[in-house]
Order: sequence, then structure tokens, then C-alpha cells
Amino acid sequence: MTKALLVVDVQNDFCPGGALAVPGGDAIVPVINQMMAHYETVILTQDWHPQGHSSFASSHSDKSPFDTTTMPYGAQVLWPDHCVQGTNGAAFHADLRTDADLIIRKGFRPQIDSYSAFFENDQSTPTGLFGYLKERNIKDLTLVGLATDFCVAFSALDAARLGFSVQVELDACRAIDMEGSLKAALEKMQNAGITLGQL
Ligand code: VGL
Ligand code: ZN
Repeated sequence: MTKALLVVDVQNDFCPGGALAVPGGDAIVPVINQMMAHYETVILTQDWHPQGHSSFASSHSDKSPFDTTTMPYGAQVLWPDHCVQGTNGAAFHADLRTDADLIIRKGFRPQIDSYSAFFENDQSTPTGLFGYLKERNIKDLTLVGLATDFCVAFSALDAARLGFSVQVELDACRAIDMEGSLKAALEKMQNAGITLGQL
């Protein structure tokens, strides 16, 4: 078996009522649960920030949520406090099946954000997921989850760059879509040879 389903950040804070709610974020949960039945390997990612994380606007005295700042590794959007380790907001949506093979946490280093499931936003600190997939001989990845234009897209682009055959099921994703970010992400993914599927 060389196919895996990578379920990105289906957590309470990205669902309606959460700190960084993605419109319709909860609507994908039943769709993803159904998809899981068709994959032998299922991997979940979990955004997992310490309190006071550098990606939080509240950690910068002169910034508001959704402003941009410059980090040593480049531009970084500043977010409302979200997915703080151990909080209900960081927990998976209560209806999401969590009987996965692997749960990979990201964004836990105070000074670096991590959108991608493979590398942090400095684009060089690995999460270990590549080694896991290699050892398991997994070559095809289907990505679903939140948010299409941030963590899903960054993960898919890294996966394509690392040589995986990559598919993103758009019906099982929802976007934040700030300042054209969804259109830009879809274009980048298309240009990288990623298959954009509608179920
Ligand atoms: C995400 C913004 C900040 C995501 C995570 O899961 O797309 N977006 N942290
Ligand atoms: Zn985050």
C-alpha cells in the first residue's frame, strides 16, 4: 500500500465558534470520515502552539490579527491566538475520526510558525513526516482539511517538491481566503502538478 490520507488541522479553533474559524470548516468532517475508510494509512496533523507563540498578533505590541510582520525567515501573517497546546481549541473536532496511524504536531517552536506538515515556515526545519512516509514506502498523498490556502496548500506544495504524487480534494477542504490567498494557493498548486479534485 503506497497511498496515504493526510488530514490537516481539523481542530475546533478552525471550525465555526473557534478562535480562527474557517467558514464551513466543520462541514468537511463527515466527508473526511468517509474518505478515511478508503485509505490504509491515515495521518492527522495538529496545529500545536505554546502560549505567547510568535505567530500570535497578541505577542506583538503594535500588531492586530491578520496584519503581516517580518520574521527572521520572512513574511508572516499574525493570527488571533489559536490552537494553544492542551486547550479545547487545539483539540480535533469532536466528530472527526481520530483512529489514525500518526498524529503529527507542528508550530510548537515559539519562534517559528509551521503551516506545512513537512517543514516549518523557515522552510528548513523538518517535522519528520518525510522520513515516516519514506520508511513506510508511501508515495501517493491525498490531502484534505483546513485551511486550503494555508496549511493544506503549504503541505501539498512541500509534498510535490519532495517527489510525492499529490492530490488535494477541494470538497474536503475549506479556506480562510484573505486578500486573494485562495486563488493564489490554487494557482501555485496547479503549477506544481498537484491534482485538484472535486469529490
Ligand atoms: C493555519 C493559520 C495559522 C492552518 C494554522 O491550519 O491553515 N492557518 N495556523
Ligand atoms: Zn497556527
